[in-house]
Amino acid sequence: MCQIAPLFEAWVYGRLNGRNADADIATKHVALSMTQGEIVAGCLAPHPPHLVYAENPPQNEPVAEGGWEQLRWGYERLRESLKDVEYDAIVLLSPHWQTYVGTHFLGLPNFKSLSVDPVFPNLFRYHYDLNIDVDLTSKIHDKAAEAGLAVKMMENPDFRVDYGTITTGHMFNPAWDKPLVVISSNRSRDYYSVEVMQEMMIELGKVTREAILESGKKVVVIASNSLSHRHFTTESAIPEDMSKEHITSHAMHLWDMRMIDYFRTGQAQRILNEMPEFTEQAIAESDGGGLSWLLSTLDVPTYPATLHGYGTIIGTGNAIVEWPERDHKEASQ
Ligand code: 2X7
Ligand code: FE2
Repeated sequence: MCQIAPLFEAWVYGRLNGRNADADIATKHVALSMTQGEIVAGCLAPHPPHLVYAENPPQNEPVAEGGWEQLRWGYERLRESLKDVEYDAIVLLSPHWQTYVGTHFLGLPNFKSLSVDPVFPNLFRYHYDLNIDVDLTSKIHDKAAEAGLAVKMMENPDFRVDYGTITTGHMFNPAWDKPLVVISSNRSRDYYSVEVMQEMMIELGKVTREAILESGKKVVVIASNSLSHRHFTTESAIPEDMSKEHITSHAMHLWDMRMIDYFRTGQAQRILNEMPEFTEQAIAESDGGGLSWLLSTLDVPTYPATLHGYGTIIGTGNAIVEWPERDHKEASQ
């Protein structure tokens, strides 16, 4: 992070020595903007465990003959896009860490264990070892509490991290060399409605953004979810047999393409407006709140996002999308 002390000293010195007000303000502005954190990118980065399975990393026990290349190439393009971008932490919301009383945050510096997908244990048995940015996590947690949201830090060292977090964490950054902030999915949609869920996630997104800007850190924010989410009910004999892979129905395809069109044309507000219909009709994984939260952390962007890839996994629709917030800095102030 930058050295701000000399800039503040220059500002104070200028004031004591009667420099003109404009120069003072300019120096102060530089000092403050250098302390301010930044969201360098927002991403939609889905987590079907099939992607990790198909990559055959050493951490995962099952072995595959490839598969789902369109999406795995999409992740390659996302990683390439961010490879020269500096950032301090990854803030991720996973719909598979489901909490029914409020939003929870992983609250210890390290979690290490075996993560097994309960539906696809044949594909995903992953030995993880991940680090948490507890300082940034606490800042987001405290701001959310101040805003009246129900929140809790997860401080049980034996807690098993969900496969959504692990899959997106791996596909986004296989080196695992950046600390994470991991946010649970409060299932307010299940107790109430998509509308209530979205209202809470928009508030959580706003406080997440404020905490990041105040932290002085550079951060990538990620929603880990599929789009349309209607699964096949049976698995083919060879899971990676791509001759069996397609979208579950034409209706699901149309919803996915509609959302992708909004992503690519900077129409985030329309996504939020249509979230109830999309979530209900496409059985979308936006039910976990990640997409609403993400768009709110980005202040409901009006600039076009980059589609890095789209593909189906056991019938569900998955898009890998990046909002390059760093190129739209005025939106980050
Ligand atoms: O969690 C998932 C998912 N979202 C989509 C497809 C297949 C499996 O797991
Ligand atoms: Fe999922």
